[in-house]
Amino acid sequence: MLTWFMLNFQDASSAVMEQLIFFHDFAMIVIIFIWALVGVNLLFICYFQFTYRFFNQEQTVETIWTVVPIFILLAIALPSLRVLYFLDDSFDSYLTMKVMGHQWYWSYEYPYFKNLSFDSYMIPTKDLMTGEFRLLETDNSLVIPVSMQVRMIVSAGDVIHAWAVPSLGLKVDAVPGRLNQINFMVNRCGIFYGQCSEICGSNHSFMPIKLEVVPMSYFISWLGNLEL
Ligand SMILES: [Cu+2]
Repeated sequence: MLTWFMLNFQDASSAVMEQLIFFHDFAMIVIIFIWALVGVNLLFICYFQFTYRFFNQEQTVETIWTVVPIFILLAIALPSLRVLYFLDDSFDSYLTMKVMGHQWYWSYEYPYFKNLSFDSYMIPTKDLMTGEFRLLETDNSLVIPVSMQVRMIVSAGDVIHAWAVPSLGLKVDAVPGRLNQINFMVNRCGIFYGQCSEICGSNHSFMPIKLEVVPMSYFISWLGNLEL
């Protein structure tokens, strides 16, 4: 893959991530505008002599360059707050799952379905099949239905971990003795990867998150095929 594309966000697969990318792009436009304005001013100051012997004060200009940044900051702060509230909004969820971080694997629980639970370990590089991603594949991956509001309860068994899936805009700390929750809905089928995002020990890099998002009918047959 080209390095340039690796600098971008992954394609958004949930409404939350779409909002985050919109906000990022908007904030970047404002930042580039300010950067250009200041840059041009610096050049002018370097090359021209803006001096005036009788210059003492200029109230109008000072008022303008105080008030304009206030509005610019407001224009950034308000959409930012909107996204912040959107991230934490607990919509009615139809499926609740629990994820526990361990040194160094994740374990998932589906309390709605016969207390289904399993551990998810990384597949070592030597065991990978062709086309699989190094350090990202797991032996058991999380399976969830598409277009369904899911609530994920996140905690940890030993040290602090963080459960994160960038293309879904998910990142939540897994803290021992504390239940954090995150709500999300994936709006397309596919396989999504993430990694532990809290330095949690020597194998921190080797506890990936793999999410298989499938249609509801597949999800039901997957549950039916499990030997519980
Ligand atoms: Cu971890």
